[in-house]
Amino acid sequence: MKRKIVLCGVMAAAMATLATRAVAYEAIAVTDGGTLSGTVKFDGTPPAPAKVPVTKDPEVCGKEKTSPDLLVGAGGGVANVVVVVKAAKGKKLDPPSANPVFDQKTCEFRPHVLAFPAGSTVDVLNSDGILHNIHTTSQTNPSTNQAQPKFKPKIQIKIDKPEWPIKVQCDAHGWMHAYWISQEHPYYAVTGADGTFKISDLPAGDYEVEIWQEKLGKKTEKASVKAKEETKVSWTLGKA
Ligand SMILES: [Cu+2]
Repeated sequence: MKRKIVLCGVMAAAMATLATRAVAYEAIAVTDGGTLSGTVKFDGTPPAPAKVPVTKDPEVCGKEKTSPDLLVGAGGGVANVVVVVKAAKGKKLDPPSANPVFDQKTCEFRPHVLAFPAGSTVDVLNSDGILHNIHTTSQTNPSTNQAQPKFKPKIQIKIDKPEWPIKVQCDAHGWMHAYWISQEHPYYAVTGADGTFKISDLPAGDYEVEIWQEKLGKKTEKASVKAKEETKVSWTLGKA
Protein backbone atom coordinates (compact mmCIF):
# COMPACT_ATOMS: atom_id res chain seq x y z
CA MET A 1 0.00 0.00 0.00
CA LYS A 2 2.77 2.36 1.02
CA ARG A 3 4.69 1.62 -2.20
CA LYS A 4 1.65 2.39 -4.28
CA ILE A 5 1.32 5.80 -2.63
CA VAL A 6 5.01 6.52 -3.31
CA LEU A 7 4.59 5.51 -6.96
CA CYS A 8 1.52 7.72 -7.28
CA GLY A 9 3.56 10.57 -5.88
CA VAL A 10 6.32 10.00 -8.43
CA MET A 11 3.79 9.86 -11.26
CA ALA A 12 2.09 13.04 -10.05
CA ALA A 13 5.45 14.80 -9.93
CA ALA A 14 6.29 13.60 -13.46
CA MET A 15 2.91 14.74 -14.76
CA ALA A 16 3.32 18.12 -13.08
CA THR A 17 6.66 18.50 -14.87
CA LEU A 18 5.03 17.62 -18.20
CA ALA A 19 2.19 20.05 -17.55
CA THR A 20 4.67 22.83 -16.81
CA ARG A 21 6.50 22.10 -20.05
CA ALA A 22 3.29 21.98 -22.05
CA VAL A 23 2.39 25.55 -21.13
CA ALA A 24 5.84 27.03 -21.74
CA TYR A 25 5.51 30.39 -23.39
CA GLU A 26 6.14 30.60 -27.14
CA ALA A 27 7.26 33.88 -28.69
CA ILE A 28 5.59 34.68 -32.02
CA ALA A 29 5.19 37.77 -34.20
CA VAL A 30 2.05 39.68 -33.16
CA THR A 31 0.70 41.95 -35.88
CA ASP A 32 -2.97 42.69 -35.21
CA GLY A 33 -2.80 42.57 -31.45
CA GLY A 34 -5.54 43.79 -29.15
CA THR A 35 -5.45 45.58 -25.82
CA LEU A 36 -6.85 44.54 -22.46
CA SER A 37 -7.48 47.39 -20.07
CA GLY A 38 -9.61 48.02 -17.04
CA THR A 39 -9.93 48.56 -13.34
CA VAL A 40 -9.71 46.34 -10.31
CA LYS A 41 -12.03 47.64 -7.60
CA PHE A 42 -12.52 46.77 -3.96
CA ASP A 43 -15.66 44.68 -3.46
CA GLY A 44 -17.62 46.46 -0.73
CA THR A 45 -16.69 49.36 1.51
CA PRO A 46 -12.92 49.64 1.69
CA PRO A 47 -11.30 49.91 5.10
CA ALA A 48 -9.39 53.06 6.03
CA PRO A 49 -5.66 52.67 5.35
CA ALA A 50 -3.92 51.13 8.33
CA LYS A 51 -1.30 53.13 10.21
CA VAL A 52 1.96 51.63 11.36
CA PRO A 53 4.00 53.13 14.21
CA VAL A 54 7.65 53.84 13.50
CA THR A 55 9.90 52.27 16.09
CA LYS A 56 13.32 53.21 14.72
CA ASP A 57 15.07 56.09 12.90
CA PRO A 58 12.14 58.56 13.16
CA GLU A 59 14.36 61.40 11.90
CA VAL A 60 14.36 59.71 8.48
CA CYS A 61 11.27 57.50 8.59
CA GLY A 62 8.83 59.90 10.29
CA LYS A 63 6.64 59.04 13.26
CA GLU A 64 4.03 56.93 11.53
CA LYS A 65 3.62 55.19 8.17
CA THR A 66 0.56 54.39 6.12
CA SER A 67 0.59 50.65 5.60
CA PRO A 68 1.00 49.79 1.90
CA ASP A 69 -0.81 46.46 2.45
CA LEU A 70 -4.08 47.70 0.98
CA LEU A 71 -4.46 51.06 -0.75
CA VAL A 72 -7.85 51.86 -2.23
CA GLY A 73 -8.27 54.97 -4.39
CA ALA A 74 -11.15 57.46 -4.37
CA GLY A 75 -13.26 55.51 -6.88
CA GLY A 76 -12.69 52.17 -5.16
CA GLY A 77 -9.77 51.17 -7.40
CA VAL A 78 -7.21 48.96 -5.68
CA ALA A 79 -3.55 49.92 -6.11
CA ASN A 80 -0.71 47.45 -6.59
CA VAL A 81 -2.79 44.59 -7.95
CA VAL A 82 -0.72 42.29 -10.14
CA VAL A 83 -2.50 41.40 -13.39
CA VAL A 84 -1.06 38.50 -15.41
CA VAL A 85 -2.60 37.20 -18.64
CA LYS A 86 -2.11 33.46 -18.94
CA ALA A 87 -0.89 33.64 -22.53
CA ALA A 88 0.65 30.63 -24.23
CA LYS A 89 1.90 32.62 -27.20
CA GLY A 90 2.69 36.23 -27.91
CA LYS A 91 5.32 38.84 -28.44
CA LYS A 92 8.87 38.28 -27.38
CA LEU A 93 9.89 39.18 -23.87
CA ASP A 94 12.43 41.92 -24.34
CA PRO A 95 14.77 42.80 -21.50
CA PRO A 96 14.05 46.25 -20.06
CA SER A 97 15.92 49.16 -21.66
CA ALA A 98 17.15 50.11 -18.18
CA ASN A 99 17.40 48.11 -14.98
CA PRO A 100 14.24 48.20 -12.86
CA VAL A 101 14.83 50.50 -9.89
CA PHE A 102 13.80 49.65 -6.34
CA ASP A 103 14.45 52.44 -3.89
CA GLN A 104 14.28 52.84 -0.14
CA LYS A 105 13.04 56.30 0.67
CA THR A 106 11.65 57.56 4.01
CA CYS A 107 11.83 53.92 5.09
CA GLU A 108 9.45 52.71 2.41
CA PHE A 109 10.21 50.44 -0.52
CA ARG A 110 9.38 52.20 -3.77
CA PRO A 111 7.59 50.91 -5.67
CA HIS A 112 5.68 48.63 -3.33
CA VAL A 113 5.18 46.13 -6.16
CA LEU A 114 7.89 45.96 -8.81
CA ALA A 115 7.22 43.87 -11.94
CA PHE A 116 9.88 43.08 -14.51
CA PRO A 117 10.91 40.50 -17.13
CA ALA A 118 12.74 37.45 -15.80
CA GLY A 119 16.46 37.89 -16.30
CA SER A 120 16.39 41.50 -15.10
CA THR A 121 18.93 42.97 -12.75
CA VAL A 122 17.20 45.08 -10.11
CA ASP A 123 19.05 48.21 -8.98
CA VAL A 124 18.34 48.43 -5.27
CA LEU A 125 18.97 51.99 -4.10
CA ASN A 126 19.17 53.45 -0.63
CA SER A 127 18.15 57.10 -0.85
CA ASP A 128 17.77 57.29 2.93
CA GLY A 129 21.44 56.92 3.79
CA ILE A 130 20.63 54.86 6.90
CA LEU A 131 21.07 51.14 7.40
CA HIS A 132 18.45 49.12 5.53
CA ASN A 133 18.64 45.55 4.40
CA ILE A 134 17.29 43.64 1.44
CA HIS A 135 15.89 40.28 2.38
CA THR A 136 14.11 38.37 -0.39
CA THR A 137 12.18 35.14 0.11
CA SER A 138 12.19 33.14 -3.13
CA GLN A 139 11.16 29.60 -4.02
CA THR A 140 12.51 29.39 -7.57
CA ASN A 141 15.30 31.95 -7.53
CA PRO A 142 17.97 32.11 -4.84
CA SER A 143 16.89 34.15 -1.82
CA THR A 144 19.20 36.90 -0.66
CA ASN A 145 19.76 38.82 2.56
CA GLN A 146 22.14 41.75 2.34
CA ALA A 147 22.74 44.74 4.58
CA GLN A 148 22.68 48.04 2.77
CA PRO A 149 24.45 50.66 4.88
CA LYS A 150 24.93 54.31 3.91
CA PHE A 151 28.17 53.64 2.01
CA LYS A 152 26.42 51.15 -0.31
CA PRO A 153 24.03 53.35 -2.33
CA LYS A 154 23.35 50.60 -4.88
CA ILE A 155 23.07 46.82 -4.71
CA GLN A 156 22.32 44.85 -7.88
CA ILE A 157 20.27 41.67 -7.68
CA LYS A 158 19.63 39.53 -10.75
CA ILE A 159 16.40 37.53 -10.89
CA ASP A 160 16.91 34.90 -13.56
CA LYS A 161 13.71 32.87 -13.41
CA PRO A 162 10.03 33.75 -13.59
CA GLU A 163 8.57 33.79 -10.10
CA TRP A 164 5.91 35.82 -8.32
CA PRO A 165 5.34 37.13 -5.82
CA ILE A 166 8.81 37.32 -4.28
CA LYS A 167 8.52 38.94 -0.86
CA VAL A 168 11.12 41.56 0.02
CA GLN A 169 11.61 42.74 3.57
CA CYS A 170 13.90 45.02 5.51
CA ASP A 171 14.90 43.34 8.74
CA ALA A 172 15.95 46.68 10.24
CA HIS A 173 12.46 48.19 9.89
CA GLY A 174 9.72 45.64 10.48
CA TRP A 175 7.06 47.55 8.53
CA MET A 176 9.09 47.66 5.31
CA HIS A 177 8.01 45.02 2.85
CA ALA A 178 7.34 44.83 -0.87
CA TYR A 179 6.95 42.34 -3.70
CA TRP A 180 8.89 41.58 -6.85
CA ILE A 181 7.11 40.06 -9.82
CA SER A 182 9.40 38.30 -12.33
CA GLN A 183 7.60 37.30 -15.52
CA GLU A 184 8.33 34.94 -18.40
CA HIS A 185 6.24 36.89 -20.94
CA PRO A 186 5.32 40.54 -21.46
CA TYR A 187 1.60 40.35 -20.68
CA TYR A 188 1.48 41.65 -17.14
CA ALA A 189 0.77 44.89 -15.34
CA VAL A 190 0.47 46.36 -11.87
CA THR A 191 -2.50 48.61 -11.17
CA GLY A 192 -1.85 52.27 -10.45
CA ALA A 193 -3.20 54.25 -7.48
CA ASP A 194 -6.63 54.38 -9.18
CA GLY A 195 -6.75 50.62 -9.78
CA THR A 196 -6.32 50.81 -13.56
CA PHE A 197 -4.10 48.75 -15.82
CA LYS A 198 -3.45 48.28 -19.53
CA ILE A 199 -1.83 45.40 -21.41
CA SER A 200 -1.17 45.75 -25.15
CA ASP A 201 -0.28 43.65 -28.22
CA LEU A 202 -2.13 40.52 -27.17
CA PRO A 203 -2.96 38.07 -29.96
CA ALA A 204 -6.75 37.87 -30.38
CA GLY A 205 -8.25 35.12 -28.27
CA ASP A 206 -9.90 34.08 -25.03
CA TYR A 207 -7.73 34.35 -21.97
CA GLU A 208 -7.63 33.57 -18.32
CA VAL A 209 -6.21 36.42 -16.32
CA GLU A 210 -4.83 36.11 -12.82
CA ILE A 211 -5.23 39.05 -10.49
CA TRP A 212 -3.46 39.13 -7.13
CA GLN A 213 -3.16 41.49 -4.24
CA GLU A 214 -1.28 40.69 -1.04
CA LYS A 215 -4.25 41.16 1.32
CA LEU A 216 -7.12 40.26 -1.02
CA GLY A 217 -5.61 37.15 -2.55
CA LYS A 218 -5.72 35.70 -6.04
CA LYS A 219 -8.59 35.37 -8.48
CA THR A 220 -8.84 34.14 -12.06
CA GLU A 221 -10.92 36.18 -14.50
CA LYS A 222 -11.72 35.67 -18.16
CA ALA A 223 -11.30 38.10 -21.03
CA SER A 224 -11.82 37.97 -24.78
CA VAL A 225 -9.39 40.06 -26.77
CA LYS A 226 -10.17 41.03 -30.37
CA ALA A 227 -7.68 42.06 -33.03
CA LYS A 228 -6.88 45.78 -33.01
CA GLU A 229 -9.55 46.49 -30.38
CA GLU A 230 -9.46 47.49 -26.75
CA THR A 231 -11.34 45.19 -24.39
CA LYS A 232 -12.31 47.00 -21.20
CA VAL A 233 -12.99 45.06 -18.03
CA SER A 234 -14.07 45.88 -14.51
CA TRP A 235 -13.08 43.31 -11.92
CA THR A 236 -13.34 43.18 -8.16
CA LEU A 237 -11.27 41.77 -5.33
CA GLY A 238 -12.20 41.57 -1.70
CA LYS A 239 -14.70 38.76 -1.32
CA ALA A 240 -14.52 35.09 -2.19
CU1 LIG B 1 14.92 49.52 6.41
